[in-house]
This record gives sequence, C-alpha cells and structure tokens, in this order.
Amino acid sequence: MNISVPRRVTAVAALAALALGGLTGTSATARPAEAAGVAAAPDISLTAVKQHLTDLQSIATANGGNRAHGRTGYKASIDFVKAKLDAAGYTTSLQTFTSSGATGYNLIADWPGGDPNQVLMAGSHLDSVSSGPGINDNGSGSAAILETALAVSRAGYQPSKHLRFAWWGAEELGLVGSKYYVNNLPTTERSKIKGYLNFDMIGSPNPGYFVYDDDPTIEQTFKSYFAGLGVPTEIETEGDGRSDHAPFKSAGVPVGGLFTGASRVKTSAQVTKWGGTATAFDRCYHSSCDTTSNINDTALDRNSDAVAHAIWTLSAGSTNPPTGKVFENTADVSIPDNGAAVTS
Ligand code: DTR
Ligand code: CA
Ligand code: ZN
Ligand code: ZN
Repeated sequence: MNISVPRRVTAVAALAALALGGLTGTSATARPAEAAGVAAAPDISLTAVKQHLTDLQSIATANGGNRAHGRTGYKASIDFVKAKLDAAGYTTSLQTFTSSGATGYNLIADWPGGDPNQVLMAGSHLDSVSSGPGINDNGSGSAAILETALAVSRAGYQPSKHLRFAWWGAEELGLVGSKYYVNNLPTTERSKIKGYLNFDMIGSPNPGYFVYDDDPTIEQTFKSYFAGLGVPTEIETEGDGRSDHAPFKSAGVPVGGLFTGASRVKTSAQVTKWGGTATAFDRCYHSSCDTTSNINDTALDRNSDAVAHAIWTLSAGSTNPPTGKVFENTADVSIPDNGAAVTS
C-alpha cells in the first residue's frame, strides 16, 4: 500500500520516528529513518478546535454548569465526542468504572490499521471540576486531540504504528479513569503501547509553553516543533504525577505531553520570554470562570498543531522486521537449490 507523503519530509521527524521505534526495545535493524518517508502533519484548524470548546461549554450550561464526574454533563460530553469519532470511522469503546459512588466513563478510540504490536496513544481527561465548565481544564486538551483524530480520518492517514486516542473520566478525583485503564490492561497489551502523549490544559489564558521532560524522544519531538516556530519552551516540573500520564509512566510506558500552566504565577523572566503578565497562567483554574473566554487562541492553536505533529511523527516508522521470508523481484533472479540468489 503506497502511503502518500503529501508534505515535506522532516529529517528531525524521521529521526524521532526511528528513535521512538527504538523505544520498543525491538532488536530489529530499523530502516534508515530517511527512507521511512515521514509525512508532515496537517494544520489543525483553530476554528474547529474552538467549535468543540463551544459545544462543550453548551453541554456544561445545559447540565448545571459543569461536566464533572458523576454528573449529567460528563456523560453528555462523552456522548458528544464518541458520536464524532464513530462518524469518522473510529472503533470506539466505553470503559465504565465506579468512583465516589458514581459511574465513570473512559472513551477509547482506535483508528483501524497500523501494527497492533506498536500502539501510539494520545489522551486527555474530559471531566471538569464540579465548580465550572472546565474549558481550559480540560476541554482544551480534549478538543485538540479530538480534532487531531478527525484530521487523521480526513487524511486517511495510515501510519506504521496503530493509533489510539483516549478521553479519561474522573481525572479530577485523582487520575481515576486513566489508572483504571492501565491497571486493567493485560501486561501483553500494555507492552504494545510504545508511547503515551498527555494533553491537560493547553490553552491557558496567560500561557507558558511547557514540555513534559519524561521520555527524551517524545520531549525532543515537541521541543523541535516549537523551535521551528521560534517559541521557547521550558520543561514541565509542576506536573509529575499530576495528570493522566502518571499511571502510564508508572507502568513503564514512554510518556510525554504539553502544558500551558495552571494556578502558578508567571515569573518576570517568563513574561520576557512569552509575554503576558506576572500573574497566574490560568486565574480561572478550577473555577466557574473557566469558560470559552478563558482560552488563549495562539496557545491553543500552537499546541493543537504540536499534537498533530507529534502524532504524525511518532506513529511513522517501525522497527519490527517483516514476518516470514521476504523476497523482492524474484522474477529477475533464480533461486538454485542452495538458496543463493543469482541474477539472470
Ligand atoms: N492536574 C491537572 C492540572 C495540572 C496541574 N499541574 C499540571 C502539570 C501538568 C499537567 C496538568 C497539571 C488538573 O487539575 O486537571
Ligand atoms: Ca493550526
Ligand atoms: Zn483540574
Ligand atoms: Zn486537568
């Protein structure tokens, strides 16, 4: 099957794909990354991502002002995202769990194709706190990976690795949904996950550009992307253990992600670096004012495009050798009894 390479191949992207393939620990000699032909990701439409946020806001407004675990607004959010993915050709499943006496839901969406033994995952928690609609925390991450998943479908993208997207429940209660998923994944299935990318708060109104400093290949993939934009980044130190990548990291899965800041105050040096004000990155963190007005468009656009870049880059390339004996152009060679190929 020919994989069309619609955009310029980026050497860094190709090398990242090769390196992530190396994360699998497979001993196979990977094809030269340059030959892998890593296609560049499409631009993710800020308008489309913001429309998802508007829809999530409407859901919160229609359900008591929030999208919290155990409330009607959360299940309505899950149904909204699932319907779009089903229509786009994803294989979706709802994983249920119980937390604080209420049913919780994880939405898992698999894009058909790719090597089932090499899975690249991207996830965001879809629940809000009970005090507000949770548009930055975490409609922003949820909308960005939703639009990226829809872009995969629109492109008919068929990467080497298998793509899986997840929207987690009850993160605000203590990473409950993602912990439940990882804990209930058979070890054989867990070992197939070659990378997990987490996006929790990526549109903060007074943004910083933070990259998780966990897996180096994933970290470099994001850092290179922002360097290409001329946007300085800092490593994310506030979040260790504070979002849904933590259960995956504890299980030995390579993780990474992006973050634009929560209640911490931006320093004067960071103001010099990124602009904005020496106030909280998100003054509406866990508050009722975390609405569609609580989003910085530039940050949301840049991070949505970075999500797509990482998905396209890290899902290309495979280090698993083809199974069985592989011949090419046997028409122009004869295979004598001793098996040595001779050209005619
Ligand atoms: N735990 C997230 C917010 C959060 C706080 N620090 C970080 C660092 C990295 C990711 C997320 C966060 C929440 O309240 O949902
Ligand atoms: Ca964009
Ligand atoms: Zn939160
Ligand atoms: Zn969050």
